[in-house]
Amino acid sequence: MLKCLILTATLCAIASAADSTIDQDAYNYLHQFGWVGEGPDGSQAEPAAVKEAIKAFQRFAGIKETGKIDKRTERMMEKPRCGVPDVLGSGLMDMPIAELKLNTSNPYGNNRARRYTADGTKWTKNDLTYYYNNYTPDLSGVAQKDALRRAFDLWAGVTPLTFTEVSSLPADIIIEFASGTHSDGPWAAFDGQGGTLAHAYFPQNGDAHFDEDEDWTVGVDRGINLFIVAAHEFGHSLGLGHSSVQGALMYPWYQGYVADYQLPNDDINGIQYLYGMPRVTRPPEPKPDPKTDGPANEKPTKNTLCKDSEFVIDDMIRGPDGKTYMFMGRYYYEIDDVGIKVGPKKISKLFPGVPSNFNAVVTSPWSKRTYFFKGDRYWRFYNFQLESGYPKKTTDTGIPKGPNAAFVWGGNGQMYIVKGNKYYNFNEQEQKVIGAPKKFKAYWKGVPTPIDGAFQWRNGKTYFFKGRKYWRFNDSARKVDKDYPKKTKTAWFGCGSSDAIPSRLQQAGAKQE
Ligand code: NFH
Ligand code: ZN
Repeated sequence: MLKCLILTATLCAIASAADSTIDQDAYNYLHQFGWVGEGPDGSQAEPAAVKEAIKAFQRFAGIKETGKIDKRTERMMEKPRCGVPDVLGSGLMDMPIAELKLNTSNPYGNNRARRYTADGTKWTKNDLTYYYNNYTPDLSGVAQKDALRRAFDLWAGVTPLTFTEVSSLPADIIIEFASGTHSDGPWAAFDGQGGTLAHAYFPQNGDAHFDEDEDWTVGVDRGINLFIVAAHEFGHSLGLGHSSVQGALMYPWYQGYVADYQLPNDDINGIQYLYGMPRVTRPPEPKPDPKTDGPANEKPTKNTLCKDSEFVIDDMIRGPDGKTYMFMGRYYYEIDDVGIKVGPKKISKLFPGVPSNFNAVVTSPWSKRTYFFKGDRYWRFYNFQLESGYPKKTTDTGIPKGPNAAFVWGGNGQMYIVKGNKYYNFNEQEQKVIGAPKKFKAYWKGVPTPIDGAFQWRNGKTYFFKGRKYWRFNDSARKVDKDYPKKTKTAWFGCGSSDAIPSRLQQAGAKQE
């Protein structure tokens, strides 16, 4: 049996004793979990290295980066942890969890725990099976199956993945409840009640084991909630490492029971980075409503748009309903596979409370929030409803005044706001711009500045609009695709022969849709 490291209150007393070294218990903790090495004679590493290690640990735990063993840091360390990684996988068996941490080159910046190899990190198929090796006696069979089903559904809801229970092996994900030393061998023994609650293997293994010594519960604020823990483990089963975002499901600390649990954005970004968005099933066409869609009333005026050589797009979005909207002045048009389907209609009918002549708009596919920017204010809608407290001033958010465009890039799921020849990385969780504005040309190679609009279409690709033309961005080559720009009115408005397939469809290919 491996011993659990439990830091006691003695830690607090000695922590600030000397300047150049830190308390040995704290040091041992950082060392054991791989945050810091040792000096040549087995002593503590250089104070500067220790400080960096403490900062990295604090960043990972989501607490203030002081570089000192302060009260908060102690508290995080006092939480008992076992000296085994809680994510298990080939080649990982005795690598501490901290080794799975920060990697500045990953698309999440240095926030998300990196996935440790290029292969074996995600399933190569979307349809997965799971199997129960046994059940916990703490809950009825129906209750635990329901909890685990809901845990799978959290992930299935935001990806193309499906999970099917099978009653005989083989299965992709094998579920097991066990105490102490179990099928994994002594190095991954469970530690009795408290401490480690469960662990799981990365793909292509995926098995999830739950510590039977915990008091597993569902729907109550006591014991350990099986649904939340299972959802965390299945995150590992699917290839996610830990996240340093407090409140994220993949945060390494159990955060208690939450009624009506929703998958946090950080986890959605992570899993969609691996598997992409759900397959689009086109919603059935709404029956025309004679009141608002009366024949004489609001027929699409495609012809005027096709003829008008002066049109300028304000911006485009893939709305919270998955439909593509193009905004021009006070009007919007809905665009389908063939061209303009609806419009022009008043934007204020779709988004009541929207400002007229806004500068840019973007919908986050993760949060279903639509942001309209105008001057030094922004309006945030949830689905099609203005949220309370909006509009807000952009002061203190880092959002530039009067941006040209905004979009969520499919390459990393992050939101970008563009103004002139600069772009800004907007963090939705914090509602703030992260880092300094960067040169647009340096990253969005081949896209002209300033752009009129940009958005991510349902194929996950980002399209930039300027004047009467548009450019498609190639996420892996990190530059505009060849053969661009193309004519917006042909590809998006459906101008020209009515049966011509817009080039965006031909190029994107049916498979990716
Ligand atoms: C866990 N893990 O048991 C805890 N954390 O919070 N105990 C993690 C699972 C939670 C498995 O994949 C283990 O990461 C412990 C300790 C987050 C569902 C932080 C004490 C290790 C209450
Ligand atoms: Zn974990």
